[in-house]
Amino acid sequence: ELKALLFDVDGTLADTEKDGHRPAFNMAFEEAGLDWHWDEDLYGELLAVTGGKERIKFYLEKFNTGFQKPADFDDFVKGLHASKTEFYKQLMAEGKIPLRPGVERLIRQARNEKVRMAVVTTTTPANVTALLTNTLGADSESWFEVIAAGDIVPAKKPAPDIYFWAMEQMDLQPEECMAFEDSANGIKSSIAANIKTIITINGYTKEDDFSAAELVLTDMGEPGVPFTVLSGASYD
Ligand code: XBP
Ligand code: MG
Repeated sequence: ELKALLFDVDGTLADTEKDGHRPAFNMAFEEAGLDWHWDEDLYGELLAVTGGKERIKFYLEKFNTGFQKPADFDDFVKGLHASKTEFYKQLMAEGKIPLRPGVERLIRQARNEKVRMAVVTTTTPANVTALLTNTLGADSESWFEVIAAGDIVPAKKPAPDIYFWAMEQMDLQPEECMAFEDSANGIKSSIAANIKTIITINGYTKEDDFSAAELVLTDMGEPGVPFTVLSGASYD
């Protein structure tokens, strides 16, 4: 029996990567006096690694090996990332990143029908608060029983740990849940936790392998915004 919907955030609830996270990283780099700039193509490659701090380290390992790391490298990355979070919160407060089609309808319907909900993401908790409060309203975070986010578990997606953590908090079994994801790293994580997964693709993830999904959709649709079923069972 389905009891709970578990939502990824970035790319699933909203298209936060291209015009949210990416510019926020660039603003933090500029503020720190670094000449790093992540354009859309490079950012697509950097999305291979989830988590902002992890992504900065991956960038230096793969794309900017000439950078002289300071002695307190971990603190340096933490500081840069904290600044990125502040810029991200500002961008969210400007209200420029809407929820994806169908997301608000689904969440409100689930809430009305007392279907339990949780957020399961690798992003920083403050970013989840910023997105939800600026889209669904000030109290909307409380609609979710658990906000599983950020550094709660050390092994981020594609590891299943964050899903295991959320299910343990909610005393749920995998077969009682449905996960909503948008990316290869996301579905690897949910499927490794044995949770059926519905995918809504986006620009960065449309070529990803979603063969393990229950259903792959362009988005969740609204009246006037038709969606397309790309693969999976035909649901009415
Ligand atoms: C989301 C991410 C995050 C954000 C950045 O993955 O990869 O790392 O890009 O967030 P998913 P922070 O949608 O699979 O959860 O900078 O706050 O870490
Ligand atoms: Mg995602």
